[in-house]
Formats: sequence, C-alpha cells, structure tokens
Amino acid sequence: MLNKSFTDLLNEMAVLLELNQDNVFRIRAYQTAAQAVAALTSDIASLTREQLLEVSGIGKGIADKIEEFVKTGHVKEHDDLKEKFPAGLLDLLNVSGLGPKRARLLYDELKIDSFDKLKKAAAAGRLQKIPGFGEKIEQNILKGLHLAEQARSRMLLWEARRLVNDVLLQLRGVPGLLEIEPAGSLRRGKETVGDLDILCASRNPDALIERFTHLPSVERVLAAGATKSSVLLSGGVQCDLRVVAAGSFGAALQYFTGSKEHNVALRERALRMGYTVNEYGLYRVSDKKQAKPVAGKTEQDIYKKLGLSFIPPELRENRGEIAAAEKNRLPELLEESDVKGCFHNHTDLSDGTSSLEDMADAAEKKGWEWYAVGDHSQSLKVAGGMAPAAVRKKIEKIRALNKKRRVCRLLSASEVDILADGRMDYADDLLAEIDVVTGSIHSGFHQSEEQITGRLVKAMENPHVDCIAHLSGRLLGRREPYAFNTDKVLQVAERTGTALEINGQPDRQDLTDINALAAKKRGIPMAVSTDAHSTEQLNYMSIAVTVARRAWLEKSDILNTKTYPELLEWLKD
Ligand code: DGT
Ligand code: CA
Ligand code: CA
Ligand code: ZN
Repeated sequence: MLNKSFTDLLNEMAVLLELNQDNVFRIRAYQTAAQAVAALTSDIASLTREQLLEVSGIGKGIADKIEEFVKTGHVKEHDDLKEKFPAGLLDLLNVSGLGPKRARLLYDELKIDSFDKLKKAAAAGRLQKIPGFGEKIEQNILKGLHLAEQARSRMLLWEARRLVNDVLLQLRGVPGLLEIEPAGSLRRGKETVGDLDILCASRNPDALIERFTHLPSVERVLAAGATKSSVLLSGGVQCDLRVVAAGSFGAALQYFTGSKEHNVALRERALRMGYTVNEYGLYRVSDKKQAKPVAGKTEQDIYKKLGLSFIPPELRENRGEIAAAEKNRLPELLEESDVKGCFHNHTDLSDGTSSLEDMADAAEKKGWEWYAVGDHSQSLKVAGGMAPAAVRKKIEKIRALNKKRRVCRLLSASEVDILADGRMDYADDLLAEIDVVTGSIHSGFHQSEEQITGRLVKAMENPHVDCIAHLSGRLLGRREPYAFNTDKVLQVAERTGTALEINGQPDRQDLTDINALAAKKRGIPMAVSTDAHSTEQLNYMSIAVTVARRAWLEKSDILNTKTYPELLEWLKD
C-alpha cells in the first residue's frame, strides 16, 4: 500500500513549500490532501483518476502527483524542492517551537541545518539575538530539543506494534518455526518502546535467522548469531530476535518480557521457595547443574509453580502484582471485546477527514452497539470548531439517521473547549441538547497549576459535562503535560461523578496508567476513547484499552462496556 509513503511525501511538500515561503493556500491544499490520503482505506495505486477526484481534499493537481508517484515512485516537484534545502533543516522541524518560518530564519542568519548546530547555538545564547526570537523562544527551543531527542530514542506503542506485526507476518511462514511471540516493553504495552524484542522456538534456527536478517525492512544487520540476532529496521529502530529451545520458551518469554523490576521480585520469591529462575527454566536450588527444570515450557507453568496465578504482561511492573497473584486477587482486566462504543471522536464537520455516515458505518463494523458522534466546539477555529447552529443541525441529522439505522445506535457528542477562564465554549442550553459532553483543554497550556486546576474544577462542576478528555494535554515527544493538581482534580471528579477519559491517540495516552489507577481507587468512572479523526483511527481503541489494562482496570470501571440502555441511564444521572 502506497498511501503511507505518499502521505509522508505530501506532508513534507507542505513543509518544503513553507520553507520556500510559498502561497499559504497551496500549503494548506497539501496538508488537506495528506489528511485525505491518510484516511483512505483503498490503496491509491488501485484507484482510477475519477475515483481519486471523488475524494474530498484531492483535486486535479494532487491527482496528477498521485499518478506520477504510482508510476515512478517520485514526484519531480518534491525532488526539486528538496534540493533547495539541506536535509538537516527538515529534521529541525521535529523540534516543537520551531516551525518552517523560524527554521528558515535560523538557516539564513546562522547557517543552522542540524540538531547539533541548533543545540550549540541555543546553549550559547546566539538564537535570542536573531530579530524576532528573544530569550523565551530560545528557552522553548531548548526544551523542544530535549523532547525531540527523547522521542528519537523511543517510539510510540502504536508504531512499535505496526513494525513488529510486519516482522511477525513474514517470519510465521519459515519452516521449522514452533513458537513466536513479541516480548519486552511492547508486550507489556508501555506507552513508548525502546527496542523491539521477539522470541522464537524453532527446529531450524538457521532458516529463521536467515529470513530475519534479510527482511526488506532491514537496513543493517548488527549481529546474526544462532541464538540472538539484532537488526536495525528502516527508521533506525533496533529489533532483537532470540531463538530458544521449545522446552525453555515459556521461561525465556517470561524473562524477556520483563519488566526488570518484576523479574527481580519474582526471582527473590523463587529463591525464598528454594528455586532459581532464569531464561532457561525454573530449577530447584539443589539442582546445581540445572539438569531437570521444574517448569519452562510455558509461562503459566512458571507462575503456577511459584504459587501465583498467571500475571498478564501489562501488570508486570512490580506495582503489587505478585502479592495480588499470590492471593488470587488479580483484576480481571478490560478486554477490547468488552467495549461497546466510543464517545470522543470527530467527523469532517470539524477537523476529521471522514463523514458522519462513514464514521457511523465504521463503528458498526467494529461491532459496537452505540456510537456518540463528536466534533470540536466553536472556539477551536484551527480545528473547524462548530457554531451552535451547526451543532443543532447535526443533532437533527443524527436523529434522522437513527430512524434508519438499528444496529449501532447513534448519539450526539461534542468535545467542548474549557476556555481560559474555565467557562465552557457553549452555553448551557446547547450543552443540555448534546447527549455526551466532553470537556477539553486546548489552550492556555502555560497557565499556572492553580489556574488550570480551577478551569478543570469549574468544568466538572457544570452538570452538563459528562467527561474530561485527555487530562494532562501532553503530546509524547512534543509537548509536556500542563500543570494541574491531580489529587484535587480526582477529588472533584469523584464528588461530581464526572468521568475521566483514557485517550487512545498514540501520542496522547492520557489519563496515564498511574492516574487511571488512582481514579479507579476513588471509584471514578472512566471512558476509553479513540479521539478518531478518520474511520481508520477507530482502531486506536486498542491503545486506550492497553493503557486501561496497565492501570489494572476492569470491565466495571469503564463506561464503554455499558449497553445502550445502561449508557442512557448513566447519562441521565
Ligand atoms: P525498552 O526496550 O527500553 O522499551 O524496555 P524493555 O523492557 O523491552 O527492555 P529491554 O529491551 O532492554 O529488555 C527486554 C527484557 O529483557 C526486559 O524487560 C527484562 C529482560 N532483561 C533485560 N536485561 C535484564 C537484566 O539485566 N536483568 C533482568 N532480570 N532482566 C533483564
Ligand atoms: Ca525492548
Ligand atoms: Ca532488547
Ligand atoms: Zn482534544
């Protein structure tokens, strides 16, 4: 499928045009087209010109470029533009606080075209001397550099899953393969992943290693040993493949899943019980030569022999899971199949790329029982926030659609901005007409902790607000969380019965697992949301569910597990 690489190309075109100080409408057209292509479910290479032109956001110019790209793998205008600027300059745009305009200035004034040069210049205080920069901007750029460096060394869970699934798919057919499973932080569902760990048992390790080191996505082979091979995938991500004997597979999977802290605690427990545990198996301490493992083929056997119920990977962080497993008191974790709907998402009426009908169809296809169709509120102009009249029209439309559709019931929803002074972005009479009101902070991120906490409290005290979205406002690798008093916010959520959201966007994932667990302890209802901006993004539900699992959440903690009548009942309260 060419869509991803073409989307990247379009986004890069938009940036290059901006660096080139081109016409703003042209730049905007490329950005819109990138969103449109990203949301397509069919391969652009398989669409006719007529079909392409039917997609909103794709005009004649873009259709030409698609044809050129499908035929040649290149777009000449893109190549030409790229030649005008050094490659490192584009890299700089990953630093938050540095848009194309400022990057261009840095290049023109100080010849800065790499991370390193930028870091040196900022540290030496040379940026603030450029007209229009100043000390504050320099500080922001330094902060942005720090975040970007962190982001470079870790990838988002979603991206890690995509990469690993691709590798697994290609290894599954190799002759002699007995078992294959991803391990490490990926299997534990951590929000970001450092490197990819894959574990295999095989009758023919050589064939496996041979295939692994020659995958099309492999850029460089770091090691190709019979038991451990490491490669760099394109994009510089390291992937380790370990091959073990089938009798040790469970022990190795347990060991390489981690976390290290969980493993240390487990090993101490084993020792107290007269066992040693390592990646080969569980042995009696008296078995000095480790000749006869007590367990090793499956993880289940190992936990069982240690007197524990099976601990799901998401809980293996040494946060009390071993004590709970000993008493058979582990939570029955939320499953994606428990989810019956979603109430934070968008359509093309605001900044989404799919229509209301398409989103509803996609929700139905996911097997959901209800779907609250959301959009942004009026103040969020950059995201096409909706004016009150448009919201009312949308509510009418949803009512009409519900007369025709029976499988997945539609509700109206809105992600309503919590304004800088804590007022909601719609008047109460309109809020009362919307089925599900989610309050969000999208502005004033730099306010003090008191101010932001005050805004959140005021929003939760509004009886029309059902839920607070993405509490923290962070964007992993790009924006730090805003300052807020967690205890105070949880206390008010508990008192007002306002739900808190776990957002499934790969770069958000907040509530964090820690905050979600704290909310559970107070009995605060929570929602898992996709915040989808296209039909495809409804798949981000899997990310939100993973965060919930890492937070020890069960079906009963989550509003999305309610049936349609139960949900209506909850909304009434
Ligand atoms: P990452 O890659 O930074 O996101 O985190 P992990 O957890 O995937 O860590 P990684 O890739 O270094 O190692 C994979 C697993 O192997 C880790 O979760 C636990 C296990 N492991 C690695 N080194 C050690 C160690 O020195 N002691 C113990 N007990 N376990 C280790
Ligand atoms: Ca890892
Ligand atoms: Ca590793
Ligand atoms: Zn939002």
